[in-house]
Parts: sequence; C-alpha cells; structure tokens
Amino acid sequence: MATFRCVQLLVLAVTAAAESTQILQELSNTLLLNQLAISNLLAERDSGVRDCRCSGGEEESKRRMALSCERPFVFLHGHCILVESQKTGNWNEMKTFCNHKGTEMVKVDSENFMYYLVKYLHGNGLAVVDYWVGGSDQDNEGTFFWPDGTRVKMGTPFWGDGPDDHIQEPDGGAGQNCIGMWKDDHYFLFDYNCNDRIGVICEKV
Ligand SMILES: [Ca+2]
Ligand SMILES: [Ca+2]
Repeated sequence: MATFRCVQLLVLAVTAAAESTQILQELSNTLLLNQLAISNLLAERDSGVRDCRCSGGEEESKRRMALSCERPFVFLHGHCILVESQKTGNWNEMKTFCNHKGTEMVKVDSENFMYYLVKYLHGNGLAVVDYWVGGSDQDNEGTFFWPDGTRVKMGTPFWGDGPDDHIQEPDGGAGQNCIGMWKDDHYFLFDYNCNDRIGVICEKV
C-alpha cells in the first residue's frame, strides 16, 4: 500500500513538473514573439515605414517595397535608393545609368526624406561628391519636373543658395536645367549645367 502511495505521489510530481515545463515553454514563446514584434517595430521605425503618414494602400506598398529593397539598394524613409559616388557623368548619362538598373533618378520632394538622405550620405562615407537627382526644367525653362511628371517644390527647405550671392537657387536660367545636390552647400538642391559630371542617386519606383 505504501509503495502504491509512493507511485501515486511520483505520478503527481511528474505531472506537475510537466505542466510547469509547458507553462515555462509558453511563457518563453510569448517572450520571443514579443521580442520579434519589438525588433520589427524598431526596424520599421528606422527605415521610415512607420513614419509614413499615408493611406493604408500606400503604407502597404511602402511595406512591400521595404521587403523587396535588397543590397546594393537601401531602404530609406519610404524610398529604395542606390547612391553612385564612384561613377560620374552628365545628367543624361547618369539618368541612363539609373534606367539600366530598372530605376529612375531620385525624387526629393519630402523634407523628411531629404533629411534622412543627407544623413545617410554623411553616415556612410558617401558625402564625397555632388549628386544628380531627377528634376529638370529642360522641357519648360523655369518649371522643374520630377521623372514622374510632378512639379518640383520651390524654395525652402529644398533649395540652397550660392555662397557668394546668397540668392536662392535655381539661378541659372537657360544655362542650368538639371537639379543636383551640392556637397559644399550641405546637399541642398541647385540647378546645374546638365553637362556637369557628378554622381547620381537612383530610386526604385
Ligand atoms: Ca533652367
Ligand atoms: Ca544654379
């Protein structure tokens, strides 16, 4: 009888231990899932997805783009970009460079994106040359358009000013029809002569 009681107690102990193990396992799984969720949120915050104040469809589109944006491209504040600092060329040559990679020259029409873009250049050893971006007024002097046909926003905070005259760009008239980001003026936008030879920033669209 004593032996049977011992067996009963042993079974109860084993059962309790098994239940404890299961509870611990469930707690561990919950912890792992929470950690994963937090790391995903942090990654989204850093990439700018969570900062996208856009409709549900647009946010889903940005999310898909973030997932498909693979090296050498980087996902930066809702844009999948490629910075080319080694190869330089005139505006048309560098437009072709981007097009051959299935991309367009970058559109910089959000101050937040511009902030993260310039920060990225400085933080990754890329603040070494000027860069072409997608805007130009080649087709209609004085009216600049991005590759997607939208108007380039003028004035502050996008456009820089000349170091000598302090007149805000664009200032080149018919002699300067292509937009670049000028290193020496903190990468603000400038209208350049389209034949200047500088780097380029491309963007998947
Ligand atoms: Ca012009
Ligand atoms: Ca200019």
